[in-house]
Amino acid sequence: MRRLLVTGGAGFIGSDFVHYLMSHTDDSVTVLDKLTYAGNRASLESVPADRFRFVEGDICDAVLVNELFDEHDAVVHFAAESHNDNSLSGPVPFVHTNLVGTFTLLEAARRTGVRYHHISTDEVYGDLEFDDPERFTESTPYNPSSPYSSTKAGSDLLVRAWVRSFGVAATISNCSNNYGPRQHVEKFIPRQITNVIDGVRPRLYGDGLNVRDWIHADDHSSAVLTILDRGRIGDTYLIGADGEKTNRQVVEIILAQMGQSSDAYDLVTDRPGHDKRYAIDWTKLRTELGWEPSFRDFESGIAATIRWYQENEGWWRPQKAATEAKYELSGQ
Ligand code: NAD
Ligand code: TDX
Repeated sequence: MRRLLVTGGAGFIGSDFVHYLMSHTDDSVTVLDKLTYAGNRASLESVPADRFRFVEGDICDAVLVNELFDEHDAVVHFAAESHNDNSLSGPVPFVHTNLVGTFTLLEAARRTGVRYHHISTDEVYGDLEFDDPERFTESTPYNPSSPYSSTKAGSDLLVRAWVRSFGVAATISNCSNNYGPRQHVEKFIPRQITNVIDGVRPRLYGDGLNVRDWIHADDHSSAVLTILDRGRIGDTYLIGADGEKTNRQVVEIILAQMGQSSDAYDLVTDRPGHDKRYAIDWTKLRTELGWEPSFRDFESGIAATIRWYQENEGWWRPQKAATEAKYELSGQ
């Protein structure tokens, strides 16, 4: 039985990964999570207790991190400050958690030789023009736009350097935009679903024509497990599922599925530096590791996500008012 340490396991994708591990492996799992505003202990409520331990703590705490590395066979690092809008209004925790936190984990990996998988984002590559026939690949140059994506890019570069200079046994994955249950209401899809539940019109930044490449969080989790099990040490893998949509298309799907007219949204102040388009070429993951996504139908994935928010109001309601108050300040 492998002993896995999962950082950020009380967040959206980290908790999805823990649930995925419980149903697809016999690994035992420890979550290390600081329980910031984005962490929610309730996301791990149904995890079987006999294979699971929760440690509340900071990935920048070198003493704690070193103790935990000594007790585990592999580490999957999800913990991050993850929201672009927050990184524009307050970048300090992004530098701290995304850079210093990753550095702290890498130093522990160097000391112990523990296998390390680093979770990152396609945003490190910057953005694409709407009509660019190319998509991001593992060799696209880094060109991040926001404080969030630049700190994620910096963390990826630390991993690459620790592999090359110190022989740390690491892999990296860069994934496209995730959707699914248990995502914080600050993010685009849950914000709009919970707005409609509250009788509030969805809000699209700018002209609503920016493009994101959507993947279900369960597909992200299955890809990460594939890379952890069979990825080549030192390599980077892009994770995507051919899910390009304009933000307007996404909102129209949500509105239609929730019984509203498809134009019942408002255009609001754009995000400064707003990346135009992301698109992932995941050929390497398919051809080298044989991975395929399972969620091929975005509309049914969204329908299930809407149902989850309708049925789990107790999970998201405590964050909703404060999140909307923050958006109100920036006219969004
Ligand atoms: P999230 O904001 O939902 O969760 C982040 C978790 O990390 C929270 O539980 C939080 O409490 C914890 N955390 C934050 N700072 C910490 C610290 N200093 N020490 C310990 N724990 C800390 O984020 P998410 O959307 O689940 O993203 C997880 C990872 O996936 C991030 O690394 C992100 O960059 C990456 N990613 C996200 C997406 C996406 O669409 N959400 C896409 C690609 C990659
Ligand atoms: O109310 C909104 N209206 C709107 O039009 C919000 C919250 C967002 N948007 C737009 C901005 C983006 O074009 O929707 C798109 C998606 O926005 P976010 O959910 O904030 O995601 P994004 O900025 O694309 O980043 C996400 O994907 C990559 C995650 O938050 C990152 O952690 C991940 O790395």
